[in-house]
Amino acid sequence: MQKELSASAQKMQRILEERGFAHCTVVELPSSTRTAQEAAQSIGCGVEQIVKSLVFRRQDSDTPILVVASGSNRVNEQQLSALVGEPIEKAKASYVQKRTGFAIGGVAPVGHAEPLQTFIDRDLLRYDEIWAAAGTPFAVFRLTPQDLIAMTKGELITIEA
Ligand code: 5CA
Repeated sequence: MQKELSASAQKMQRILEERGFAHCTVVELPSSTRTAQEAAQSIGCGVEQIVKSLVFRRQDSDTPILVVASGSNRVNEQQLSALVGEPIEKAKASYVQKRTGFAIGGVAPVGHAEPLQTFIDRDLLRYDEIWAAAGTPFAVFRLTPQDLIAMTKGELITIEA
């Protein structure tokens, strides 16, 4: 029997339920899920099956962008910049916290402080099940790539090496 979820994990579970994803269950693990590698180890899945939720900042308009990427992929910032037609940079930790409402290591793909333009790494479609962060560096939930597309309404992209 799992002990009661932390307030942040409970909030994430509620967000999932409100949006029609009640079949996604937030679980809190005894070991860290702060990085994709740690999450894969704690869950016992491949790092490729971890959904990294990475925040970038459009430098001219100061707006956040979310890229949900397979744990083993590195986001090509030049490619992303070309996609959005504006210089971008990796967001600072404080910016991530402010614009998503989540701290780094627990950024979920949904439930942000404001709607985020989202891009989805097509490589995630290779797996039947994937795992995403659920608001804290110890909480995750399992979902399918179809769930991810439906909940983020993101644009599929192929991440170039
Ligand atoms: N909980 C896991 C996935 S289940 C997780 O959140 N992984 S992650 O990859 O999406 O988040 C960690 C990422 O945060 C790192 O890949 C890195 O891009 C970013 N990050 C880590 N430290 C900093 C920092 N100080 N400033 C900005 N970004 C950071």
